[in-house]
Amino acid sequence: MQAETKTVTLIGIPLEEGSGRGGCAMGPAAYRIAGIASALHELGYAVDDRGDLRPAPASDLPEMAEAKHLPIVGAFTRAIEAETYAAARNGTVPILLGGDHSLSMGSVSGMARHAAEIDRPLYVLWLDAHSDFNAPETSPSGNIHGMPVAFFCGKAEFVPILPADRPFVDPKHVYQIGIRSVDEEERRMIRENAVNVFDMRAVDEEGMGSIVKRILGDVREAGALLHVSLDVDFLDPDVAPGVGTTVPGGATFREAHLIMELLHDSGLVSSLDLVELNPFLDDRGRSARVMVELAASLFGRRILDRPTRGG
Ligand code: 4U7
Ligand code: MN
Ligand code: MN
Ligand code: MN
Repeated sequence: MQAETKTVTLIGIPLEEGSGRGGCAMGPAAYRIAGIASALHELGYAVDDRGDLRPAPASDLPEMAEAKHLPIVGAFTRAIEAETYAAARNGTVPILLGGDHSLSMGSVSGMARHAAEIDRPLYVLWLDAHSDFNAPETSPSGNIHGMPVAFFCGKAEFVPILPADRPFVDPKHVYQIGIRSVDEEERRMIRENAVNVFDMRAVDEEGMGSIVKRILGDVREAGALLHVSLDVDFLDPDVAPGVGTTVPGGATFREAHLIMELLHDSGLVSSLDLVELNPFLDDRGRSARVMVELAASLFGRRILDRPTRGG
């Protein structure tokens, strides 16, 4: 008997208004050109590409200086929440092709709704140079891509975007790796809310493998779903220059692959965001190809067979 084929759902998110500059809206096209669908297909998955979401700006959401382009970002949040929830509920693995990081307000909220329905906690692995825990009142820039974690944890006050009774993610269930740029108010917020932050110093001192295995142990013990959100700027700019917010001293190619391989072995990943790719700033498609390779590792491409699963 043949094992049931697992389906991944690709959802393109041509959203850049959360980032304060142009370019991320070309991300979904770049991932498709870099071969995301065929890479996953070759690994044995059925690939359901839903194309790109293109909601109109929401007329009930105001323009705000502290949260720029809220009508369009909020409209995307609603559409992404619904699509992600539906894809997960149908038993598939949603992969969000961004688009700037404000898209995670929708994807994580959709996964939180699904997790609550099946009575499991949702844990989030946030791979990023930044904590993205600003609220409109703390943000130095007003750019919403710096706010998604606070939003899905229920700690950022916007006018209502999603229903008031939506499930929040517990900030103690958020694990961040790669962090090396945090604003002052944001630092206070992540400390107060007890977000689990492994900054680059922790990576240097402890090693990526040990950190990730520890996190996966927590997720397994909790019986949780795991959403992974990968910001291009998690990687060192030498590895992936195609992003608007480069910060030196990021993860190496091998560190990033190790995470993906360990995630695959764990069998715990329920959903994935690939965010912040800016093809306009990229070097001949290099960053897009690296992100597709990392996604392939997360879905099982490997160098050599390893004997154990999750050991
Ligand atoms: B990204 C910043 F002030 N913290 O809020 C802000 F440094 O999705 C940057 O991680 C946010 O790339 C970066 O604007 C958002 C800034
Ligand atoms: Mn980010
Ligand atoms: Mn970032
Ligand atoms: Mn960025």
